[in-house]
Amino acid sequence: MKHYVNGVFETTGTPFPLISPVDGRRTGTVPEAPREVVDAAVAAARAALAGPWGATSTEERCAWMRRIADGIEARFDEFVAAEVADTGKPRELAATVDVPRAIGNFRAYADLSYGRPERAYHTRVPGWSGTGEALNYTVRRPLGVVAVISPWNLPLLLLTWKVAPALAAGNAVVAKPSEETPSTATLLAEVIDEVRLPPGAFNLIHGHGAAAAGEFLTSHPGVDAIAFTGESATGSAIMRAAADHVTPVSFELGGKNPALIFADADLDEAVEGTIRSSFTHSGQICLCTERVYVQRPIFDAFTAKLAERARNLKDYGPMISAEHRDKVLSYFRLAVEEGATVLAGGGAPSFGDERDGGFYVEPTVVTGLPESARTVREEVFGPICHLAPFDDEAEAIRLANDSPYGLAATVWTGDLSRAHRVAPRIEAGIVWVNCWNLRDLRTPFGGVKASGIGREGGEYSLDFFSEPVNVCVKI
Ligand code: NAD
Ligand code: 6OD
Repeated sequence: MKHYVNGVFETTGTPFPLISPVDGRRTGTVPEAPREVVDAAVAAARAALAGPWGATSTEERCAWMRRIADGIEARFDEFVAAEVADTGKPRELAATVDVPRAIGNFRAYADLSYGRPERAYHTRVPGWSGTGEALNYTVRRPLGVVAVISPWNLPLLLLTWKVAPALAAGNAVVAKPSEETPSTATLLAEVIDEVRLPPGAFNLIHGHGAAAAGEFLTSHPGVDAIAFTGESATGSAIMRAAADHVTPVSFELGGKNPALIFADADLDEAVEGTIRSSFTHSGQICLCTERVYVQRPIFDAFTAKLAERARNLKDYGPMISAEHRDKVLSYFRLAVEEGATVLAGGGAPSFGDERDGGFYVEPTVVTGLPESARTVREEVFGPICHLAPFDDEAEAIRLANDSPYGLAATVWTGDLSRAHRVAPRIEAGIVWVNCWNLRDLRTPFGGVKASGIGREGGEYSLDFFSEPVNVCVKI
């Protein structure tokens, strides 16, 4: 792995090992960016804004975004292989979600940025000197040097989700991917180098977060804005670091997402949908369902079907690291200590092959816990869901909202009126009805409460990554 600073690849810094979550073996080394590399990246970004990159038009930047998308597409298999190697996720997931979405992010923000209107108001103030008229128009200018910090679960998707709109809006970027998953970010830097984006417009540094490259970046006085996706606790730490320079932040944080299954839902669809929403990428997606509330008349049937499907899941990937595996297993044990009945999974599988050296845990379904249990309140970020019954709509909404988090929710019902009644009353940034993780990149994405600050997606990202300037011209 290499840093990419001012258009140059380099490896300054003490190397740390990259470990495969599939078998626990070392697959490479990553340089830990010291403070001077972070300083150099921020300085390169600042210089890019004062140079050719800062002088680009929207059209030119959109053309760059399309070239980057084409460049990723041309090396599609390499990107997929790198994402699979870093995360251990099933190849199909990387090939149908992560890498196509990275390409989609660059194309979407090229389209959205190019098509973005600027506002004008014709102002009339009777009695004001002369005509009493003015033309107000609002232009948007980039924020400047933007720090992008991304997590390990959807490494390329979530990195490009911020890099694409930040660049399209004319900012210069210093990106730090998760220390666990640096490979596709490095490939992205190669693509950006191949398409000859002006040096310094995009910089990549590798390293850890706290008291390391991540913190050096988020506390840097030369950074004008921070776009972060990761844990809520990390968001708090970054906010404290950002406070010194009043640096604006956009935060996509953790979740403890509920699913509400009403008795009028199609049972099989709701079961399959919940299997997807709880166990895709072994529960390591911030949008995954960890709390499942089922209306009492179908509770037993739903629970039995879901548990059976979970027990039969075979093609699942590992936790990202030994540390995360241990954390998830500790929640499996905690659930039992708190009084849960385990209906599926509950431990680490044994495969009898190289995967036994990896970081796998079983898809796990539990029931019988009170709402106050830590297993029901805290984000596990692994393949576990807790099922509990409810009686009516009001109770379902109350249970869904009884959480410090508010990222995403899923409602399963055959009653359209109910769907429209319930969805807006759920305290979450995203509510899916009879589906999960169906994405339109123009829509707002983000969370309420401890799940985030602000919205990204479509014009919301372009709003965050730029600042409106109103010009008032007297006529
Ligand atoms: P994390 O917060 O541990 O790390 C995320 C990134 O922040 C990494 O690059 C890390 O190096 C960096 N970092 C850590 N401490 C830092 C600090 N003090 N200063 C600056 N940077 C620091 O998160 P993770 O374990 O990589 O990802 C899992 C978490 O992310 C889960 O909580 C999940 O819900 C959340 N997540 C949220 C979304 C969303 O869209 N809301 C998406 C994906 C993941
Ligand atoms: O689909 C997206 O745009 C997005 N931000 C997904 C986040 C997933 C969290 O793990």
